[in-house]
Amino acid sequence: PAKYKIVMIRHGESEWNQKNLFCGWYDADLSDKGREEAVSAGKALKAEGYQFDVAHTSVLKRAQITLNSILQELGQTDIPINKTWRLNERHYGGLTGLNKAETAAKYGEAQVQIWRRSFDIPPPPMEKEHQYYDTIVKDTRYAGDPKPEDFPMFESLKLTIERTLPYWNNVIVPQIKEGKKIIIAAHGNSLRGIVKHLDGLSDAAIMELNLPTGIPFVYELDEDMKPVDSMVFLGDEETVKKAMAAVAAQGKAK
Ligand code: DG2
Repeated sequence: PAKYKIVMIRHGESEWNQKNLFCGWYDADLSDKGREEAVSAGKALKAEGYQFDVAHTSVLKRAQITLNSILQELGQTDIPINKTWRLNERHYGGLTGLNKAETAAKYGEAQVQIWRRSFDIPPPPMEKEHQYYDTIVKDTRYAGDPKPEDFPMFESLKLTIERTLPYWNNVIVPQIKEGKKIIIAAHGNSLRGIVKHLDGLSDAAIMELNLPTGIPFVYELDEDMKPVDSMVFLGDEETVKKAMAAVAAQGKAK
């Protein structure tokens, strides 16, 4: 039987999602549509009677703003909010800032699909000369954490999971077991990592999963943290399906 419930959400559409750019650790803002998605998500959670004790998010503002809007709608801006780079989007390396459709036109859709969705093939590294290298590496929010020698220059989904799961296991799971009601506002790929872990998805199966922006989803877990109910979206099925297909299609050449 289900003992625990946890809510997760990928942030609302960012300005870089809207422009179809690989974003990763670049700190893009939400688009107007993304802000609306975040408010709608908060209203949907409120309508279902959700209240939270603790929130977890990344250090990136697209996730934080989404979370804040939700808490605002719930009248819960006073709960503790934990921010960690371990919930950041996967680091898109040298692809950061490139247009996904243009990259598909240049390198082929198959290559872009590998870069976006393969489990363990990473994107090319972000070199020192990269336009956004300094912006990301010298950002003071990372001062010492991750340590300079561990600071990623690229991440596959596998590498993303390796730095997200310790946070899930050591910080979030103990809170769930204490009975805390938790919401996680994070990113397409950091959440795909948690989903893969919870549902025990194979490396091949996770390739097929595209998370829509701004639609909360719920997991019900038994006392051993095994899902009794997986990824139940608070949105109608057709809308969710279309949003997932739209994310998948971002890697098509125009
Ligand atoms: C997107 C995901 O991350 O991109 O980094 O471009 O969730 O932070 O908007 P998010 C990015 P895809 O892996 O879906 O291409």
